Amino acid sequence: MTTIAILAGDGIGPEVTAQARRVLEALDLDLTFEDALVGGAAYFAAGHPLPPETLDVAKRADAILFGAVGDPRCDALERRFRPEQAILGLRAALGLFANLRPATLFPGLEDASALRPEVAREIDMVILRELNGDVYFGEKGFRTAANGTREGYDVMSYNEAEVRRIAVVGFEMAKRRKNKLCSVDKANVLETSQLWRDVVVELSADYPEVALTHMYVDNAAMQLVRNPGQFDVIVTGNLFGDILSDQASMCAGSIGMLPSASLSAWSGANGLYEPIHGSAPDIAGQGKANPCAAILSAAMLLRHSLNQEEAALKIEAAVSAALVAGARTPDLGGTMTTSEMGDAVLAALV
Ligand code: GGG
Repeated sequence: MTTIAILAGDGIGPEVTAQARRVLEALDLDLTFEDALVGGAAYFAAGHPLPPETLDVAKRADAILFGAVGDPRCDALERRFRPEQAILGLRAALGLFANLRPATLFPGLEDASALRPEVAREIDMVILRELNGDVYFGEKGFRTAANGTREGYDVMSYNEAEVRRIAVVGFEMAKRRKNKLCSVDKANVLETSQLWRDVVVELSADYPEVALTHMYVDNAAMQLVRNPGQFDVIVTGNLFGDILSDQASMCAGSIGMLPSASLSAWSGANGLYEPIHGSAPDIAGQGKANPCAAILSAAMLLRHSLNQEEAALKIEAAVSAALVAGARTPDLGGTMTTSEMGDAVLAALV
């Protein structure tokens, strides 16, 4: 029996995850689902954003379908109780260091893209974001000097093993796509980035067939808008990947369209799958959220953790067909509710 942990979380997380679950159920794959609280929902029910029972459910499952975390009612809480700590805690506890964020323009979404149609049509890339290091996991602190000046700090650090393992995933993915890898850093300013670049260059000797380029993150942000078609696989650090993928999502039509897979190994065992968007508290409970990113995350779950490529392709084709037929939530310029969009994808599932 295959068990999927459903960690729907906060805000629009439960709404979009429910649609992804409907699609998985419709495929008749003999899956069992186990729900657990996470984020603000877990904090209010159990006093912690990642309670031990939730971590147990996540560890036991064959894969995790995650919604989103974040709740403005938690903004004033001590950092360890903030909802976002739940997803960071899961990534650390499960060793999920490789975050695959595919950005593709689905047919018919040119009008939703922030780019000109002829430029938007070129978008077909994977942003590979390192997930266990960088400022997210470095030493953090806040202090007040004797003169009363407040100071906050988050240490950015990477060691060479951390860089090498994500770079290996980047090269392996590039080999399976177009043999093109762009490593994004800020090596003209940051020591971490200089190490990043050195390690990636050393590893490139093992992958002579892959054309490796390097780009500073500021230039990459500009190039993503100017000429996104030049990118195929981008490998980058935690912070840069977080920012660049949100930017890429608007080039591909909406942040509601981008799924992700967080993996602990290239094979993808025990992965976590989530839309790249957050909990969007401003539209929570209104049926306005686009469930496509969550549904496409379910497709990635089938592909990477359950080795069900055919079923994954079915879901992706159904999302495509629904969009071609004109299905649109408000973020894409339409009026469909979250569950109507789910209906449209289900109707297209053959
Ligand atoms: N589904 C994505 C999500 O919940 N994002 C909220 C968040 O706190 N993300 C932190 C991160 O992705 O590093």
